[in-house]
Amino acid sequence: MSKDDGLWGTIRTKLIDRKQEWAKEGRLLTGQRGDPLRQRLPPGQHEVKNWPVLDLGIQPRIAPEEWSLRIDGAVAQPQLWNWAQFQAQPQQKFLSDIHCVTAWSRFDNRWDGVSARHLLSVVQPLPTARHVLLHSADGYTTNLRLDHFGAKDVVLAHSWEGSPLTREHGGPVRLVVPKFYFWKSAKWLTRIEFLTKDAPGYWENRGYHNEGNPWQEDRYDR
Ligand SMILES: Nc1nc2c(c(=O)[nH]1)N[C@H]1C(S)=C(S)[C@@H](COP(=O)(O)O)O[C@H]1N2
Ligand SMILES: [Mo]
Repeated sequence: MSKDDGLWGTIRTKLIDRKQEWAKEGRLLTGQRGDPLRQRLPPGQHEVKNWPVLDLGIQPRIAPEEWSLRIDGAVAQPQLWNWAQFQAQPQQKFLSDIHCVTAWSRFDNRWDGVSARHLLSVVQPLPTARHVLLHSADGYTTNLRLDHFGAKDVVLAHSWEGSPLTREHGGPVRLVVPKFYFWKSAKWLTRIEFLTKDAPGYWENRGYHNEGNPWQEDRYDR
């Protein structure tokens, strides 16, 4: 990620610096544990009705016809899906809550897309595969354990509330990983790399937790 010159570059750098400061200070930590069976909001979170936009400030403009997804690494059947091939995969509907580490949560988001489970059945991870690294068109990366990626609520989403995902929310395709803080849900997804060893991504390399379970307040690496 290169730092731009100019005002927007300065603003972006400040936002990123502030999130790194939060990690150092342990901002927002309540020290409580939440129980998803008894409460809707994880500890330290509040509900919002809007949908805030958060990213590194680069919002790639990708037309569906230009988009492709590479799925490679420790898999028996690597794939390179263009838009038509992605749309030809079985489509499913999902309903889930969003929990962002900056403390907002948004309930009942309806997604359409291809399930991670279906993708796994196509690419067939090798027995040695344990992790995935998600790569995005803005240079962002984030990592997940293979079993977390394969949870039944994980979706490669192209639509939200019945309409195509907008550019600022990661269209044409983003990942949605409901059981973890939203930084694991990579926008503008372009590559899923299967790995035998873990490889931390953008925020995981900048003081954020490796797994990010909101019910355990796994905000920071500390
Ligand atoms: N490609 C990419 N994906 C990303 C990010 C990013 O900067 N680039 N930011 C993450 C963070 S920190 C959050 S909170 C969510 C925000 O998604 P939203 O803008 O749709 O709310 O996207 C995540 N996925
Ligand atoms: Mo975030």
